[in-house]
Amino acid sequence: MNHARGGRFYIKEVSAVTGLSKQVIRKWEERYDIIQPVRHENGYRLYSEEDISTLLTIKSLQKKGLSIKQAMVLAKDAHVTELNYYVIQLMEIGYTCNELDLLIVLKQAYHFYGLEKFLTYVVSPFFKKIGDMWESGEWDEYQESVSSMAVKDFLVQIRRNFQYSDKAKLVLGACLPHEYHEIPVHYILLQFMLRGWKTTLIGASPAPGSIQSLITRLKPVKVLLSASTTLPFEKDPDLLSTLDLFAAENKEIEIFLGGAGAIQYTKDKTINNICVTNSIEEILLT
Ligand code: B12
Repeated sequence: MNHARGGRFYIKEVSAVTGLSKQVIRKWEERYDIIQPVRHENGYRLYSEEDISTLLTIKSLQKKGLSIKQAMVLAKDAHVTELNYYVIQLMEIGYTCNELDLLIVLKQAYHFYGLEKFLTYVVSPFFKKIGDMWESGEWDEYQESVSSMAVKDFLVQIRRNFQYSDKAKLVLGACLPHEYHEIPVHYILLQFMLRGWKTTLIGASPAPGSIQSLITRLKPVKVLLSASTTLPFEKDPDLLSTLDLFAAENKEIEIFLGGAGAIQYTKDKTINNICVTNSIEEILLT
């Protein structure tokens, strides 16, 4: 019916499909700049199928209790970065702090994508959004904490249920002392696990010295140390040199250090025996 309009729709058709009044469609368009209809030669607005789908997304997010502003932010992201449907659902549920529902969606997404894509398309963007919402003050610490814990527990479960071959090489992952962001370590260990490695993890903020004693005991092939913040180095100014010295005495074990805090802190420091990198691929290749 609308071939002459290049597959686009008049506002009354959009209104009929979405159930939104013409006034609401125009208001959202002008106020939030979320859709950009083109003008027909007769001057009427013409909307694309994508515009209709964006409007339907906003409507459904609003129905689920999100404010119009939050719905716009999510719908915009979905549009620009192709934030997938699972992440949008996780954001909605995370907002209400419903752990059980978070778990259900995580399971669905995991089964749908498989582990590697689940990490890339769901876990990573979800944390990015959590961080943005927390930073902008739209989410409080409780919402951030409940949502991130639910994902962490889910990642732990996946790792625990994995079967290793007897010959699998061991990689040890650890947060530095005073570092509580342990999710990056779970995340990178899962990447190793996918490539046949056996993985062991020391949890958040291990006691000083415990990383070294566990390495000595377990003799892993590789060690991945993580610091999302610069707190570990500020709390213990000798930490980096202590670890570097330990690495020099244990040259048969490859020790890597990554995470935003570590990258930032080590920029102007000399490190001889630890490889500072944020690239998991680089480590997997060596
Ligand atoms: C979840 C979270 C928390 C959770 C942590 C839960 C847990 N058990 O891990 C809780 C609520 C506890 C928390 C606490 C805090 N948080 Co917080 N948190 C986050 C959040 C939202 C997500 C982090 C995450 O897990 N991302 C997912 C992982 C997979 O991605 P990633 O961190 O980018 O890691 C990737 C790479 O860096 C790399 N990588 C990391 N380590 C390593 C190591 C190696 C060897 C390699 C190769 C690669 C590598 O690989 C990962 C995968 O790609 C971020 C926001 C954000 N946008 O990142 C803030 C964020 C990290 N937090 C921040 C802050 C400030 C805090 C607090 C200080 C807040 C407070 N006032 O209490 C405390 C710090 C506590 C502490 N001492 O560590 C800041 C850090 C800023 C900075 N650089 O200093 C961030 C960036 C938020 C922000 N925008 O300000 N947080």
